[in-house]
Amino acid sequence: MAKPTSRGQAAPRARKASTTYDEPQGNGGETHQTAGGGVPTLTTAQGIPVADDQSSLKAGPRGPTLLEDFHFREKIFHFDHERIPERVVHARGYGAHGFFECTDPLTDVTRADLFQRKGERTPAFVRFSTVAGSKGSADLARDVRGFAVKIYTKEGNWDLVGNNIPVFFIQDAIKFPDLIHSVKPEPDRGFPQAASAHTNFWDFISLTPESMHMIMWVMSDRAIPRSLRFMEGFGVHTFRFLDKKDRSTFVKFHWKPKLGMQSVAWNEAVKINGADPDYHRRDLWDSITTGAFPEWQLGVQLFDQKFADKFDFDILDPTKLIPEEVLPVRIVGRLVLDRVVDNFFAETEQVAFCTQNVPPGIDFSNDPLLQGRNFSYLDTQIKRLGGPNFTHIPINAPKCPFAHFQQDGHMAMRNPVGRVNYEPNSFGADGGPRENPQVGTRSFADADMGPKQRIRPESFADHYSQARQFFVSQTATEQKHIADALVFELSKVDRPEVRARVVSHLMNIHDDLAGKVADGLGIDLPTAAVAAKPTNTKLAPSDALSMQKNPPGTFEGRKVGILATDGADAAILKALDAALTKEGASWELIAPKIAGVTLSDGTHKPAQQKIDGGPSVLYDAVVLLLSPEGADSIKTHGPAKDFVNDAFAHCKFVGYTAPAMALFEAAALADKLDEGFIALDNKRAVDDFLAACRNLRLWEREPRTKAKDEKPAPNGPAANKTPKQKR
Ligand code: HDE
Repeated sequence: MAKPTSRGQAAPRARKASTTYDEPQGNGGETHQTAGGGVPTLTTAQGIPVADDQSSLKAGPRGPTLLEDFHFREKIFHFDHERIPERVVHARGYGAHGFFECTDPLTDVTRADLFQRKGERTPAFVRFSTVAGSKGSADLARDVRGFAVKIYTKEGNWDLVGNNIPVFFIQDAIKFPDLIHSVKPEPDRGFPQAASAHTNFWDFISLTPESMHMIMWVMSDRAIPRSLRFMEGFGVHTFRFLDKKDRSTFVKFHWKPKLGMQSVAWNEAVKINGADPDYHRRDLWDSITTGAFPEWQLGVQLFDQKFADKFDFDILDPTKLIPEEVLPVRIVGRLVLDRVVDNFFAETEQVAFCTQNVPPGIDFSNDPLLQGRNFSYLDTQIKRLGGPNFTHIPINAPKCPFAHFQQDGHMAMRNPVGRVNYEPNSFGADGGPRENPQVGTRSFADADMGPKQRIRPESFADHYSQARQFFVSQTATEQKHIADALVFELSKVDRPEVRARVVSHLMNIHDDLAGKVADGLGIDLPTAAVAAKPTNTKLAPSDALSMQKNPPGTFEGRKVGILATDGADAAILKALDAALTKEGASWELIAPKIAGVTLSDGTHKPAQQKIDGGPSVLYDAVVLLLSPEGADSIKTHGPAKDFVNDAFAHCKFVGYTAPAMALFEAAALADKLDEGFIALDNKRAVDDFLAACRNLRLWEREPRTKAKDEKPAPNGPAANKTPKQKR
């Protein structure tokens, strides 16, 4: 029998000084000696120094563990309680700190303090999320992305809890539990995880025509963003701004990414989920920690009731948007994320967004979805964070002075001081805070009321016109992706009548789309669904709705994967490094072994990825920097062939040195090389490669990557062209 030891193998690692909420109070923390080398002594949560953290207290070396071991019991009890309920929706999320800066004051329309002074910065915290998946699900699910912003204004916290899609599935909050039940794993079998591609979801959708506009967006590439940094955000609902005299202006909020919009291909998303399920959070972490701070502009669409009355739809209907061409977006500020969290749980997990958190000068409209949310978010936080004192958690606490008479409850970290905890009271200056009609928040005196009834107004009845408008605003490539996504999703539906019912709605949207999807499913076109209101086919296409029509014109923030072998051309690598760095792009070296490669000039470069750990799906463009011997040695290697085949299939730009031809031949690509393959035979060619990369993808290649029996893209109004660069 092994001799019992009092210490295990691992010595405790040096840790940073404890965070604020652990900090010793009262005695200055000097009671415990250090454990040597400046490392603090380990203690229990009660502050009692711990001598041995490797073995529990036992009666004899092989005897039972003693109840008396308070350190062991405290440690295990705390561990047992480490989890809090994950969010019912938006469980998978990632947050970061930053600031909002007002660039164009809105004093004319709102008294909201954060919009009053040009150049003033207000601290902010943002949490991005997917909707359907659990906390541990993969980042690249086809899904809406949450874009929740908490701005700690001088007059209280403003939570703009938005999405990366400007409309929603449903019009009334009472349908939200049904929508979410349908998309989450089916209750008997407990799957699929983080996927809308299943029967229950599409069954609900097929019976809910108001969802059709949002379905177009979710089936588009918007639902598989390349990076959280490259997506738009929207407040979705119509809100109100109130000026100093409480006059109302309707407002819709937009976040516009500084580096433009970009998504991945569906086949790529599927592979990224396997290769790096944390792709989005890693990207956000890496960009912030390397100083490439993600940035968005805040834009507003402002309008009044008279303007609203001009539309056929209701501006209170969250399944509708106002095209930017009809009402331009006024840019009023910017949001910059410049600090990662210190601790994921304390900040990202415990942050509690509530749509009802609006400072004076911002108010709600009667959008029935928004009204329902204003109840739901507070309710959910109480359950999730265990009681009413979640505002005592630092990430949720306002950063402005606050004073009220709320007290006690679970985990109260601070109670009002003094004798008086009610008002009115007659204690004068000692009587605590008082209401203040001048600065206090006031609601818009909306007279828009009617008989009490459960009803959907007639003005909410058009379910197809804007769905069609979105579809016809896309490029042919984007339209094809929508059709492909619908075919993919509906092919996972095991009830043929549900598939047919969805297609019957598509027939009210666009004939080409319905035809393509029916063909992809192998079914005859059904009769069109009965429409509450016929589709308006006259709505003008809106270029702002297409991602491909609005290219960033830069490769900034993007990443190149450079697959290199021993003997790779050092001069080309140096030129690539210089050009990419100048552009604000980054690169990673992928090599047969993680130790790296020895370049042609004898220098050694460590690799960031081994070939099978760094597939090309993780990069925006790739380079093959191979020596003749290197190409020869990897050309039979499956992951190396996948690397180039996927780069081709996902329409990426590929830079290569001559020996890479051996790999292209082995991968059966040699006769398919097109203008997206750029030979890097001199340093100038590196500039050509980078110029091509600014187009992000060579979508013209896509038809050549498909199976022979696939029909060409439906004839949309837009040409299937890689858009011209802006600069
Ligand atoms: Fe949410 N939503 N939601 N939602 N939502 C939640 O709040 C809810 C809706 C959105 O990063 C929950 O803290 C109802 C629209 C985001 O922490 C919950 C309805 C939009 C986040 C909730 C909606 C959103 C949430 C779950 C229909 C876009 C993540 C946990 C009336 C404008 C926030 C939580 C974060 C989270 C309810 C519809 C966005 C249950 C009842 C529309 C970004 O309260």
